[in-house]
Amino acid sequence: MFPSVLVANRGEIARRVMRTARRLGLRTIAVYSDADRDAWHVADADEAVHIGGSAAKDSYLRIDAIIEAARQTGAAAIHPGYGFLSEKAEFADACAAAGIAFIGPPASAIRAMGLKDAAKDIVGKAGVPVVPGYQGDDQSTERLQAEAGRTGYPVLIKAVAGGGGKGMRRVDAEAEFVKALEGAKREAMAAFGDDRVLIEKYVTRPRHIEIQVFADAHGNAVHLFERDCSLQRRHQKVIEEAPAPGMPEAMRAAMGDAAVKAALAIGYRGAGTIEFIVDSSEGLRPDGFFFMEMNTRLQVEHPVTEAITGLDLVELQLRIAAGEALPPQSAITLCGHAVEARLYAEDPAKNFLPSIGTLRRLHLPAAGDGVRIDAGVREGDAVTMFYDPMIAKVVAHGTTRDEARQKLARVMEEVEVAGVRTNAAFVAKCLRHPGFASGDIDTGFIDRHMKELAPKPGAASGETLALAAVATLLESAGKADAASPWAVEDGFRLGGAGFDLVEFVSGDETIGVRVTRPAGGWRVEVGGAAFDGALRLNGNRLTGSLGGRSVHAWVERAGNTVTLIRDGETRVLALFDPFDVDDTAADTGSTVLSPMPGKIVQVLAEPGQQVKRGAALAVLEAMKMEHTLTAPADRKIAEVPVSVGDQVTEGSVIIRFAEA
Ligand code: MV4
Repeated sequence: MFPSVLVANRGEIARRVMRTARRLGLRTIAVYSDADRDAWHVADADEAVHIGGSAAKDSYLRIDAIIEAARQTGAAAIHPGYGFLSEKAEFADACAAAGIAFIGPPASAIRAMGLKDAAKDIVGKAGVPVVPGYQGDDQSTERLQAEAGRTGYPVLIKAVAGGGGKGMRRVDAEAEFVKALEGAKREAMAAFGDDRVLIEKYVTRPRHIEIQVFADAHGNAVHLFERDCSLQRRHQKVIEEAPAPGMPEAMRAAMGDAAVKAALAIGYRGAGTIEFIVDSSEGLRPDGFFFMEMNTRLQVEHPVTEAITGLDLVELQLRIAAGEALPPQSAITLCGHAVEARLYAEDPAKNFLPSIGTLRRLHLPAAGDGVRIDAGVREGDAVTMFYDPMIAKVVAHGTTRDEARQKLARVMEEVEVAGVRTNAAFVAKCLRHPGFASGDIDTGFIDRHMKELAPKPGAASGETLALAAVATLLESAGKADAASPWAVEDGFRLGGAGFDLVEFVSGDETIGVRVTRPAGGWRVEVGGAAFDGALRLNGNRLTGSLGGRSVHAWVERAGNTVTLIRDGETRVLALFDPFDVDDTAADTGSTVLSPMPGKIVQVLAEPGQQVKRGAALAVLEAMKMEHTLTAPADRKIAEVPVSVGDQVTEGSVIIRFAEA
């Protein structure tokens, strides 16, 4: 085995690779960019080398800088993780030239699979089923139309140079063909500078099912069963699982055989994934799968395969690169079911736009009992625009699919994030959807069910307002009563007036929440609805029940903002303050935070400056309006972490004050 490995990546995958390397006794070396100086993967490594600027092209994509870091530290091997340089044949070549082992396939295999139509040719000749259709040099309209007719409608016109759905056109009948062809060619030319197309039989209700393969240097190749990655949004995977729901044993065997054949045909070595498109219109059948492409790297979703096989895929990669032989296919068995969700910093209410900012709160449930969490960031870390906004992968394993599915849904509902928006609640809803529960999935699932899965737009629900009101009262009471700071439950009077009124601001509306305490419980009235419950606050934790539903929420009051996290959903509410006449953001005392997502259009303060209460510090443009952020008190500015033009998220630090 190698004495050391450099991981040419960041975030969760760098940490995950180093975890196995350390277990096997290897010295671990991280590389990092400017933005990642304090990143978790750097802290995890035995050694770390700075390789350049924050943008990936200035650091994680720099072959020269990474090879130099490996030389400097005497790294025996380089693991590329996924993304970045993992599928760049030149990087594999550069490693070989420097005498460093590349933990991946030979450069020739990367090249062969990088050209999509050539890859289809190679594996097709090796006996792997490919989608019926036409790919050829004759690009005349007459020939293409004739081939479409021979293939049989519906067909799909795809750009030869394409990927990710660009230049794709579905054609249902001959009469529409010429117009669709013109559209596809125009789009392909604009996107790739190449308007060649191919014709494929259109696969209805497609499912994305992929086979994990491994090949060693001794001519052995095996498969580790399938993963179903059909739950995608705009070609971005959301939920993955293994095995595929409803997979017949005969089809599994046929797909495994085909994948092994493909790996052997290209002289593969290491970990790879063969992606198939599966026709699920008539259920899963052994003749209903077709090769799409091969990924010549470890994949994001590899943990579901690890969960069902009990194998460590990074360990296999390292052992194969070190010349060891694979176990026989018969030693690889499938046990139970695993489901993975990708927790992203993105905003489902804003078309899943990445949500950047500082993770003011990041609480991920405990791992163990069939739950695995691979996180790349910690509370206090930033999600930046430089890299993929994935926060963590959450994986649940169970005896059955239903057990794994429900366990994962519960864990996603327990995720608590503030500072950035996340897809946690959205993913939990996908997992609890009856269609997903029954295994009725295909690549159109999310689009088809978006209405049920999307967050409800508009103001917070009465229930949320009720919880925020009670939490606010409990928090104030806790502060007022030094003898019993938290968990105020009995003998407690709220001002003694018979009821308390908590007011929230939503747009230009003020919503009153009336709270009483009959018989030691809580009664909350808001917008004509009434909720009864029993609630207590312990630190930031609000527990008990309300309106017959159990409550397990995290709340924080900062100035006039109340942040409430429940069921994976974060709500930030504004308390009405009659004295608050400006747009001063939530004030935690030491910082001014952005009250909403927007763009910094003016910075009026600088470090070292002494400012008076009410002084304008910065101007934020949000929702087509300008908001002046002002000083909450006479303070000295310590730091201004933003500049003009920066996009900021709700809760981003705009100004940091010096200690008072
Ligand atoms: C298809 C298809 C149906 N029939 N090909 C989308 C991206 C590209 N790499 C291939 N894609 C598709 N090719 C035929 N002949 C449907 C898709 C497709 C898809 C495939 C895999 C995963 C998600 C998808 C989402 C929409 C469409």
